[in-house]
Amino acid sequence: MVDRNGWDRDASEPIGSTHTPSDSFVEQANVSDSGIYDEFEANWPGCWERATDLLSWDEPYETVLEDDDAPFYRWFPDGRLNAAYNCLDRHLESGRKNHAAIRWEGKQGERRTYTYRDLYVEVNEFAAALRDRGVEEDDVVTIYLPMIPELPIAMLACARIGAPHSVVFAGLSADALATRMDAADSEYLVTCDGYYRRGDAFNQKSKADNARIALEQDVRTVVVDRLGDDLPHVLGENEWDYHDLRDEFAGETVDPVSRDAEDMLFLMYTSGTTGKPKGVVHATGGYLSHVAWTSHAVLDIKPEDTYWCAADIGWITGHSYIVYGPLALGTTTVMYEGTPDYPDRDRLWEIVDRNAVDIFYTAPTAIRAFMKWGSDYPDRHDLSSLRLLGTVGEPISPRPWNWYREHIGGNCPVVDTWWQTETGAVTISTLPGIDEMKPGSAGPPLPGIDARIVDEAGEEVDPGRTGYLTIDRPWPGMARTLYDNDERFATEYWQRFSDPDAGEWRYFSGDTARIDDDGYITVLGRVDDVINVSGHRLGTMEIESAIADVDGVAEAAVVGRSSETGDTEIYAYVSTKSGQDDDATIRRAIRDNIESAIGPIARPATVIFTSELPKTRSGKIMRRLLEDVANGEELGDTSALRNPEIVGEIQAAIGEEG
Ligand code: 6R9
Repeated sequence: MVDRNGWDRDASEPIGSTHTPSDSFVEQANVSDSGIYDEFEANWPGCWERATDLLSWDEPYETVLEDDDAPFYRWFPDGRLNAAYNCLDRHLESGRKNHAAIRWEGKQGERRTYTYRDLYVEVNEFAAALRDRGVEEDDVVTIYLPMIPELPIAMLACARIGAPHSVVFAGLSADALATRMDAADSEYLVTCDGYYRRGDAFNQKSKADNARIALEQDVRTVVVDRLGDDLPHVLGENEWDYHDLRDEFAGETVDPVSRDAEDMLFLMYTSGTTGKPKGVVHATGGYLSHVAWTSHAVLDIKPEDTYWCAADIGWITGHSYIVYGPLALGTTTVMYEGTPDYPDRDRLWEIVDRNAVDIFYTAPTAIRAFMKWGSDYPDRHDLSSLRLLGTVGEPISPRPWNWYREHIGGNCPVVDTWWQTETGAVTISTLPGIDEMKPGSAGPPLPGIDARIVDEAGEEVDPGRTGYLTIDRPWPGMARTLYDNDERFATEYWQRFSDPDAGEWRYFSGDTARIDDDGYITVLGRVDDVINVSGHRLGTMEIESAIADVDGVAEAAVVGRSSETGDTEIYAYVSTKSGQDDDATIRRAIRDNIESAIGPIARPATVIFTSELPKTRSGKIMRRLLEDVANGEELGDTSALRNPEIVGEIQAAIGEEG
């Protein structure tokens, strides 16, 4: 049976059934009054006061929203504040100085705890050092660090002196770093000697050096010594050791620079698209209000919680929900440097257990891996401290959603949060203290967010029909522009569904989605992941979720392939759970499941089994590459892959398939 979200419901396993948050959860939830939806509607945009009230402003704003230069919206434009002050100083002033701010878990089993005061001291010293070495307000500082405490410290030091940061994910190449520094006119770099990868020392400094050589501008660099004697390095001209700087500026403090709410807090380059990377610009007041509000209302974070978002700070999820949101609320945020399977596959659960983590937030790709490894690993530990789980980054189908809720959360609520680098913070999700959960559906738009599913002509589609996910009306955390490229911002996100002459603006997310009769949105995938088979538009994610719901399947990726007749055929790549490789049975089940979930039209022409799917370093399946492989095309650069070795294995499997 196929339910209205299109999920296959097997009577023996009610994967499509809904869940209501327990009374005990609701009683303690930060937000539990369902009137909040109407409250926001009745007083929009003034309703966002609920978010701005969570912050301390140097100068309260009078204007909520300025929309006369749409789509370049300005939020709280006459207000002033400092993000580092909001994440640090005010918690010291309210008597929380010795409360843990960051609990860091290193790859080699090292641990460090920073109280709010520790963090304040180190951020101030580093802010003083940056300033002394030439960084001025509005200079872009690039940060190229792995998951070590100096990463959030450097971010907050920049925020303190009003220098926007541009964090480049540590796993990206020297070329990627150089392109981003060049695009942002950034003359300052904070990096490290290296970091450990599965116990081996990996040289980061040499990548940074190569980027500097490629750049024409002078770059002043601070190097954090992460590896000590395991990787000796030399400092050249205009390079300083982080720890020497701390000694030099020991005990110094820097007054937080009062920033206009609209001043840039940071830049974040998005990955995945071809051509020049897009530098998404986030503004101080709107961004911080929106991340603080969603940390409070969606992730239900309280100051006394221990909260863990197992993402990398090199991507937007880490910016919003490891650093700015949780620290603005004064909670304890866990930061983990390693991978989930080293030294063993219970590493995350050991950390949850030892730190008594209350809230855990991760990505579907990780959840599918946990499911593939089996419940023995979480079962080794006491996970009863968990009160709420979250997921972000990709659609999650009901089977892994249910597995996560049951085996990790002990049946606690799960929020499936849809948002993007460009939205800054969560925009679609259930509110866990109010809404029923539907596995496989992110939920309704948050209060104040006007998401709509529309067709090519911009007309809203009926419930159950697939359309484009768009957002009417602006929201505080939204990107303000693309760095140095207002035009691309306007064309890429606003042109398709807006009518500027009529003064109507509508943001296009680039995703497809469906809405149900209750207003719950199921995100299907990127527009470029749509396959057109004989005139039928099929979301690859839809097919993939039908495959992933087959017993024994760990993960699936589906692409289009042009057949000899010029038709597009569906090509599926499937990895199976360990120990289950009865291909013939799984193959049959896949076809049956797709047929009953979507229809015979979605049946793949070819199914290729592989031990893993090729993934980017941020964990996203690289569908472009799989499409090229399927079409027998020349493969481009695979260096952005986390597991490039898998490409050969897939090609060999295709060869066998004929
Ligand atoms: C936060 C983040 C954004 C894209 C987005 C969509 C996908 C994110 C999702 C989801 C389905 C969810 N996405 N959350 N799809 N359900 N809960 O991931 O930002 O890296 O910019 O990616 O990720 O396709 O458009 P970003």
